Parts: sequence; structure tokens; C-alpha cells
Amino acid sequence: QARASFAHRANDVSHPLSNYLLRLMELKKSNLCLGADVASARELVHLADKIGPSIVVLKTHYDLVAGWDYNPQTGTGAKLGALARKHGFLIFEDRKFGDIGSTVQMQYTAGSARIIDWAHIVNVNMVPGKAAVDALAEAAAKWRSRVNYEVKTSVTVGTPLADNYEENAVDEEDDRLAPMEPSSSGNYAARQQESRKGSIVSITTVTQSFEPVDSPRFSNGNHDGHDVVYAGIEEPPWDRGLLILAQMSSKGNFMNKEYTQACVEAAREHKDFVMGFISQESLNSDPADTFLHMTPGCQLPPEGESEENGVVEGDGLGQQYNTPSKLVGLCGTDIIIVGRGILNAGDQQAEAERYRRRAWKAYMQRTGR
Ligand code: UP6
Repeated sequence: QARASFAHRANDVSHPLSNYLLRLMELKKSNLCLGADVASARELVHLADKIGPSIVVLKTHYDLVAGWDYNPQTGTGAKLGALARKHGFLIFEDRKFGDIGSTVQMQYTAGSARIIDWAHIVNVNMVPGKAAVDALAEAAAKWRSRVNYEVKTSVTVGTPLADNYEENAVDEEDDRLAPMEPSSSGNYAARQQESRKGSIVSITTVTQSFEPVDSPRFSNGNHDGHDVVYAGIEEPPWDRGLLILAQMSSKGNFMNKEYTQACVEAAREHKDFVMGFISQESLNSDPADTFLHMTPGCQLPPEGESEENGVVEGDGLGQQYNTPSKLVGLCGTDIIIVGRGILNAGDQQAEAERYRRRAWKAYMQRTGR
């Protein structure tokens, strides 16, 4: 399977976002993900626009970004969504959820960040067990049915909430995760309007804040929903995906073979939601496995220096680095995740292109093309 092309694998995957991503990779000739660990939201948005043409995935850690704007219509998530459409990439929030099912559902769908609304992909740390995957899958399924309802009925969801909505919110019935239903008495917007008059119930707060990254309103600043800017690819499907953290790049981590195998089993149980793994090698061992592999801990030696056995010196804080040719060519991973290798370069755009070319070349060689 390591020799199969991304285009070929696109036909085999069951997850719509994996299919989209694999086609995007062929189209942009890129299997590069930028790990955008930058200090401010302003810098993040600027970087996403600048490096967008070279990448297929933008990886965020929203909780290390100062000044993250939570406004669902105009905030940082919305801005990244517009750039994702403009340049053709998916947004991956590297949240590494790692708690009991009920808590991870809330962390995924609620709070100030409402990650599910702007991140196409998230990941889970499987330490608490498989229930976390079940819980995230359930949350995503409910999100999907709500979005599908919105798409079908073209409901325009309203104005920003009143400043005091949180204090007013009543906890009568927590349907944060409930699918949106059409109201028998008038359309949904009207129902919202109605409930806004009184004290705001949670479905209202959720729905008003609900602003998926794929919403037509975010398409390149125009609101007609048909202005895809990246030539040759349609808008991403209205879907959400999960990566399971099955192996880590850090020195001395505790993820042993049995642990990694349990991650593979959890993935096989949720093919409709799990796109693949964060891993250091390909974990597709069964002929039916069609998972994608994204790999952090990747750097190149400085231009002109030779790649000694594919290993580059670590960062002194436990991070270990391998080169794109080792990871993609030998270990069989699909997408390399590069943070400081690109971020610390004098010319970030040129460096991103250097990584893109190297990783793509390794893929071409692996597949014998
Ligand atoms: N990351 C790893 N190793 C893992 C999992 N995730 O480094 O096993 C993430 C880090 C960081 C990025 O959280 O955001 O990948 C790597 O950044 P770097 O390229 O600057 O080392």
C-alpha cells in the first residue's frame, strides 16, 4: 500500500475529508503540514496566508496563541477558514484531547473556542481509553446533522449574542450536542429570534455561535458561497475528522507497541470519523486499512548539508527530528508536520517550498513515480 499513489488511495478511503485531502495533495503536489506554533493570532493569520500555497494542512495550537478572537463570524477561526478556502488546506487543531468522554465532548464543541466549528481535524490522546474516541465521534455526528440541516434549509443564523448572554443562559436542557430540528412553527431563524427575547437557552447560544468554517459566509469574504478561489478543487466537504495520537516524536515517550496497536484498533472501529494517525511510521497493516499518517518531529539539515541517516539534531527539550525522505520514503508516512524548521527560517516561504519539494520527492520515489 505504501506504493499506492495518493490519487489511487483517494478512491479507497471511506472518510470524505480524507478523500478531499488526498486529492488536494495530488493537486498541490504537497504533503506538507505547517505546525503554526506562533505567539499571536495576527501572526498566525498572516502566516496562514503566506504559507498557504505550499501546504495541505495548517496545524494550530489555539491555546498558545495570544489574542485569539473567539467571534464566530469575524474571529480567528473564521479568518483561518477563509484562508483555508482561498489556498486549499485543511485546519487541524492539535488539541490532543485526553480526558473522559463527557469532558472531551465539551472541550470539542463548547467553551470559548468551539473548536468543532472551525477545525476540520482534531486529534485525541488515547490514554483515557477508547471511550474518548466514541465521545468525539458522537459529537461530530451531531455537528454534521446540524450542518446538513443548515445547508438544506439555508437558514441564516443570526446576529452576535448579547454581551451578557452567558449570565442569562439557562441550563434547562442542555442540547448543545443535539441535532438541529426544523421548527413546526415557522423557520429556525424566527424561532431563534423568539427565544432571544426571553432569557437565552443553550440551543440559542450554540446556534448563534455556530459558524462552521465551511460556511458560505466565510468564502473569501463574499457571501454567495460559490467563490472558491483555489483553482481546481471544490470546497471541503462539510465534515469533521479525527487523528489518533498513536506514536510520539519525543524522546522516551511511553507509547509502546501495544499502545499503538490499541490505537489502530480504535481507528478501525470508527472509520467514519477517524482519518488516520499522528505517528512516526505507517500503521496500515491490514489490506483493508486506508488510514492517513501525519508525522511531526521533522526537519531538514541546512541547505547544502548532507542528510546523515535521516536524523537531524533535536531541540534540547526532548523533540527528535527526522528528515522528510526518511519519514515519507522509509517509514511510509504521508504528511510531514514541520514547525520550527520553517518558522525560524529567514525566508519562511522559501523554506516551506524546500520542505514541500523534499517531502513530495520522497513520496514520488516511494511510489515509484
Ligand atoms: N507534536 C510533536 N510530536 C508529537 C506530536 N505532536 O512535535 O509526537 C507537535 C508539537 C508541535 C509540532 O505540539 O506543535 O508537532 C512540532 O513542532 P516543531 O516542528 O517545531 O518541533
